[in-house]
Amino acid sequence: MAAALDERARAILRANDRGGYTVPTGRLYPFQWNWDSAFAALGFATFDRDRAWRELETLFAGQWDDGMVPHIVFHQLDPDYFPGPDVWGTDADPPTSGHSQPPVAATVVRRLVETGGSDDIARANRLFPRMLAWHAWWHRYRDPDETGLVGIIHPWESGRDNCPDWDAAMARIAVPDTPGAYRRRDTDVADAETRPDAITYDRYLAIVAFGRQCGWDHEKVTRDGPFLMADPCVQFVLMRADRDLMALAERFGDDPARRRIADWIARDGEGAQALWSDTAGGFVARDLRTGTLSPALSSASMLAFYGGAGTAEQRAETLRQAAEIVEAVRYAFPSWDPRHEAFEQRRYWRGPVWSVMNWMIARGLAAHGHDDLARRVRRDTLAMVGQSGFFEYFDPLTGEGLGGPDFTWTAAVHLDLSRERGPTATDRERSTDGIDHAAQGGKMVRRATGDQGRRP
Ligand code: 9WN
Repeated sequence: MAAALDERARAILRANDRGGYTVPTGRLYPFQWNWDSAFAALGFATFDRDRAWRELETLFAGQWDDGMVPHIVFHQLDPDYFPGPDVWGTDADPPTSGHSQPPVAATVVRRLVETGGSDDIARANRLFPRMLAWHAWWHRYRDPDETGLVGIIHPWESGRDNCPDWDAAMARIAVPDTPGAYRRRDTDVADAETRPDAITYDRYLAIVAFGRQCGWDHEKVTRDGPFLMADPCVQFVLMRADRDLMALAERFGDDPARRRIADWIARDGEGAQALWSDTAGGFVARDLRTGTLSPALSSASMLAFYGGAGTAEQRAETLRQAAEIVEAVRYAFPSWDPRHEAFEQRRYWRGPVWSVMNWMIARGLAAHGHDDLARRVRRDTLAMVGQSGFFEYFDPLTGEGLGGPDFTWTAAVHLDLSRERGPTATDRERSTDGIDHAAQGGKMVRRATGDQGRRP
């Protein structure tokens, strides 16, 4: 059974391969998506390392001159997806969307290097300046005042598009009097009941229109655009990835890069504090225009461990909340708190479980010694696939597969987790994630990241 599922997962990656890049799923998403590709590389790495690297290299082929790695690269046109390159109007070659997505790539690259050989090191070395430029882009353009907290200018930039986190800020976005003068394609392919509603789509497009009209000048989009929020997913993914990039800089002996990354790391943790909510008992999204914090926890809140954020008390409180949340569902980890009124078990990012979020959550928990919860999250991720197949996301109460079928990142995460199944998995993770880097007085020191006093 397990071997057959692994084989099916490999077949999905091969079938979604369009020659150097994979599409997330055949019809619903016919292009290369940013964080999907980083996870695809993780999956390919379990059976075809050259293909894993090509996935990352084709993604970075879409990098902009300012360093941004866009959220979609339109390698070839396909009428099945809306909005396509003409709506984005970015003038990029190859055509791309106009904003980014959570920067997972450096974390995957570090993993490939630490589990690989000389070819992996050489290819990581070649990609390193591009990754550095992308991280620099996040810190410069999404945190222009150097607060240590990066913003996102569109819910799509978070990768958690339809999460209740964005509701209040989205509600303030004005849409034209005659909205809907376009035809969505997602609801042709996926059940409309599980996808964002019409007014939400109008607002997504209003933000895209602002970007297009200012020529995707990201200084302007961040300062004056219709939407600017800080997302615990992007913040914690970047914090993790900054540390992974630092590990690579150290390996390559790149001192100027080390100094730049050390500055970012020194600010990241401070910045994250602005996301802490005593009311919710965890790190939540924050509207950077109004200062308002989100009303409840999401799966992104649980990435505090992965990002190495928070004090021991804050992490302990997050863990208490996590225990209650997983009690309330059959499958961890729901994208929105089931105790909150906005929870919807089947609708896009408003309740369902995503394998990629679980991969990161479990990794962070294991790195901090929370093995039981990490194991539960991993086990549930494998179990949902075993029950329903490789769907885009899953109902946390029933395990039903939702969204697109034969999904690349679900297959990729499955391969990585099923390879790690076994008693030594958490130990292996600790050896990579348990050492953290902190800038102290400008000097890099190595320190353990586990909950204080719990680990040697
Ligand atoms: C918009 C591809 C992407 C993921 C996102 C997910 C969804 C797109 C959409 O699909 O977003 O980017 O059209 O809904 O929310 O995380 O990268 O799998």
